[in-house]
Amino acid sequence: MKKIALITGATSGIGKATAERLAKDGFDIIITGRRKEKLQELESVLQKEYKTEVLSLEFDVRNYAEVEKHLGSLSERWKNVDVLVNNAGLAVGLNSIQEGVVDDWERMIDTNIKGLLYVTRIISPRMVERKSGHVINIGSIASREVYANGVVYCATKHAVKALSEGMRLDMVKYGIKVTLVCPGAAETEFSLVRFKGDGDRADKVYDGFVPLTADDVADAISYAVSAPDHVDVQDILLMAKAQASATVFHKE
Ligand code: NDP
Ligand code: 8X3
Repeated sequence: MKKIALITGATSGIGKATAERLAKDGFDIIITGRRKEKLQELESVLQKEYKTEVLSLEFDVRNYAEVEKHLGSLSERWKNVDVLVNNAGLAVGLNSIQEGVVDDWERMIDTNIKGLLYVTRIISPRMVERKSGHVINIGSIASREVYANGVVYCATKHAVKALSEGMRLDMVKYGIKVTLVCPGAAETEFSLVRFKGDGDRADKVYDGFVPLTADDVADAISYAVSAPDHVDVQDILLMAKAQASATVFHKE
């Protein structure tokens, strides 16, 4: 039987590209997200293009009861997840701390930190039991640097880095690998979500340089997943050639 990869937030961007890439690499795939039609579209692509067996699960990672309902009772066929990609996440707004929107903060903290924890809490015990598994957490350049007006998003991604290091400490004795993947600017729905549907503002983020694509990030994930059994690629930082730091871009 093929190995199983579970990818959260697979309805667009990095998660979708990763589902396709890991299907191509020979995994059967569990995809999750809130948008049912997008899950159905991807399910059909994975089945047709890669002959992959797919399980689509529609739920909100912020709701522990929903996470437990969908992931806590996976059937015999799907319960042995070999690779968990904790990708679901978002930034909402760009505001100074003194003008911060509390609801935006809650969405980021609940999704990027608590959602990742909820999913990991349900999936990791079976990895520990089997003494085998690989957890990939999607951090960001914002896991390493803090930029003005994005401090809460940066704090959530710093937390993802800390959680990745902690998971590794807790699970190394069970042979479980943990990889933190930190992309710089990648053109996905990320900025559209951050700017609450303002497409012009979102497009401007990627003006004047060639950003990463979701496929570039999926390639890095595939590299970590396909390393030999004795190798744990612990940490990957990948940026567009034109991006030197969180805030320094060479724009033409
Ligand atoms: P997208 O907006 O394209 O994708 C985000 C995915 O997360 C969607 O599939 C969305 O699905 C899912 N998601 C968001 N909130 C929830 C929720 N509450 N419950 C379940 N699923 C949710 O953005 P990206 O692909 O760019 O983002 C993926 C990850 O990469 C995020 O963690 C982001 O922080 C990180 N990242 C992105 C960078 C970039 O520049 N694009 C750079 C560095 C890191 P749905 O809406 O259907 O629920
Ligand atoms: C997303 C990229 O630069 O907005 O994590 O933090 S950035």
